[in-house]
Amino acid sequence: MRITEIHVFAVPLPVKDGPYRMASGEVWALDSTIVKVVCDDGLVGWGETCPVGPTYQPQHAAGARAALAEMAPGLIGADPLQPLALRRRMDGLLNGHRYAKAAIDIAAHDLMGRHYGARVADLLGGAVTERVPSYYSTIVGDPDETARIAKDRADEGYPRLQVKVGGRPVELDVETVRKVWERVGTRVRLAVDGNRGLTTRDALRLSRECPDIPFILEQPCNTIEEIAAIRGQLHHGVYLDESGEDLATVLRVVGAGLCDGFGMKVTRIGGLHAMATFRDICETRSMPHTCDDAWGGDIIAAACTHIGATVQPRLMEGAWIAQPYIEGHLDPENGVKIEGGHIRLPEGPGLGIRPEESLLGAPLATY
Ligand code: 0XW
Ligand code: MG
Repeated sequence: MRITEIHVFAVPLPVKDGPYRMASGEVWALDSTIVKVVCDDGLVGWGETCPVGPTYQPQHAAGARAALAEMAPGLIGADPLQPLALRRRMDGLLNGHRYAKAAIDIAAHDLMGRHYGARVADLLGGAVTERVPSYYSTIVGDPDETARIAKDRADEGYPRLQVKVGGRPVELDVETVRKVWERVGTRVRLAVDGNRGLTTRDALRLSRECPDIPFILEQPCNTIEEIAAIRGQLHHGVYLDESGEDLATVLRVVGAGLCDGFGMKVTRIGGLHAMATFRDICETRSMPHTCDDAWGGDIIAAACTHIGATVQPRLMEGAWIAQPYIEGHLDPENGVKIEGGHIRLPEGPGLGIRPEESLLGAPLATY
């Protein structure tokens, strides 16, 4: 099976009831890049990559498209049924830019599934559940309002909540975390995500002022070095998110004992093939982790759900998808959604979803 055409689309995703606000900035609309990969036997696979704005990570929408333009001509003729060879071929065409390579990797997994008549989750090792746990992420906001939202989401059935902090006086963050805890208690697991925005001083203060609240602290500070410097003084477990840039970094921090788990993004690590390796490294060292992406529509949501379905339940921290913040679906029939805090695993074959092409507009580029 050979790739004969690659089409690249840009799809605007306005944030429903926006903005989505994190310590690293706020976003009102995202710019998703979708790839349609066509093969010589007529099969089509879909991939997507959608950075949550240009400041969350060193990734941005125009960067993804430039990287795809650099690689795509050299991918014509490649075999999508060989994901390892495909990754090596992409690495031979462009250094880095894993988030753009991820779109091709996701499309290749979709194609594999369609070719073999299998779900992507089963290609990735096998689903352990048909109902993948998700988690809800609040935005940096008013403490009482955040606590109200947290309670509503817990009532809805979310097994985990992520409370965003950072980018403002730490007293407000402490108040927010305390109020959320008062409303939800142990009904849900709690993560407090600083999105790189806290100083070590404020991360220490947040942890010291909430020693009785069992949350994990996600990416409190900007660098691994800052987090390593205060880790021994924290009362809470620490997960890395933005700093978990690639598999080499994951190996380094797990080996050195610098974190207790991860928030992981499918596109940041390089796609589903790399994500499965990440999952296995985590399982080897009993590290809990999420299976998310920073943003994206139905294609990314399906990819996160398929890999999320394969994670050992005791280590699964949830698949976050952007669906609650997006109006409608690109696949109106099988669009991926959260119900009762969980996501039904799409039935397949492949990703089990297929965007309605008339909703994508004309391709930006065809190779
Ligand atoms: C909650 N998320 C998965 C969505 C936003 O992109 C931020 C991200 C995170 O955990 O940092
Ligand atoms: Mg995070």
